[in-house]
Amino acid sequence: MIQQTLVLIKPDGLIRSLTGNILTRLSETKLEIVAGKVCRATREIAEQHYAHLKGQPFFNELIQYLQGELHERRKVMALIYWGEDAIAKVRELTGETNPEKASPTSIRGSFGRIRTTGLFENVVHASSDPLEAEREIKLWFQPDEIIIDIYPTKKAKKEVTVREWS
Ligand code: IDP
Ligand code: MG
Repeated sequence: MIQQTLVLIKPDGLIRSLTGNILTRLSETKLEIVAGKVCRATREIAEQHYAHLKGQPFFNELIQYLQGELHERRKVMALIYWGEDAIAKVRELTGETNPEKASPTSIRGSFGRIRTTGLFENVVHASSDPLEAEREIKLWFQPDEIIIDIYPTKKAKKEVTVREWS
C-alpha cells in the first residue's frame, strides 16, 4: 500500500550532527521525500504531537526534549517519506522506542541513549500507523509545503499579512 509517514530528526540528532547519517540510512528504503523543513517545535505542537503520552511521568521532560530545551538546539528537521509500505519500512530502520532494546544496526540502536532521568533520547521520530501519520503530518505541515496531494484539501480565503524580502 502506498503510504506517507512523518519523520522528525529530534534536537539530539541535530546537535550530534547525525542528519546526514540518518538520511543515508533512510534512503535505503528507496522511498521518496515529498516534504522537508527545519522548524521549531513550540510547546503547543510538542504537546499535541505527544498527546497520547499525557499523564506519563516523563511527559514534561519529553515535551522539553522535542522543543530542544535539553540540548540547547531549539529545532527539529521534519520530513515526509512517501511510497510502498512507508510506515513499516521507516519504523524498521528506526528501531524500537527504547534504544537499548532497539536492534544495534537500527538508527535508535546505533545513536540513541537513555538519560539518567530514564527518558529515551532516541534521535528520531517515525509515525507508527496510518492514522497517526495523518494526524502528525497535518500537525507539522500545511498542504502547500508538500509536493504531492496526499490528503483532501479545501480552499480557504484568508486575509493575511506575510513577511517578504525587503
Ligand atoms: P515511538 O517514538 O517509538 O513511537 P512512543 O510510545 O510514541 O514511541 O513514545 C514517544 C517518545 O517518548 C519516544 O520516542 C521516547 O522518546 C519517549 N518514551 C516513550 N516511552 C518511554 C519510556 O517508557 N521511558 C522513557 N521515554 C519514553
Ligand atoms: Mg509514537
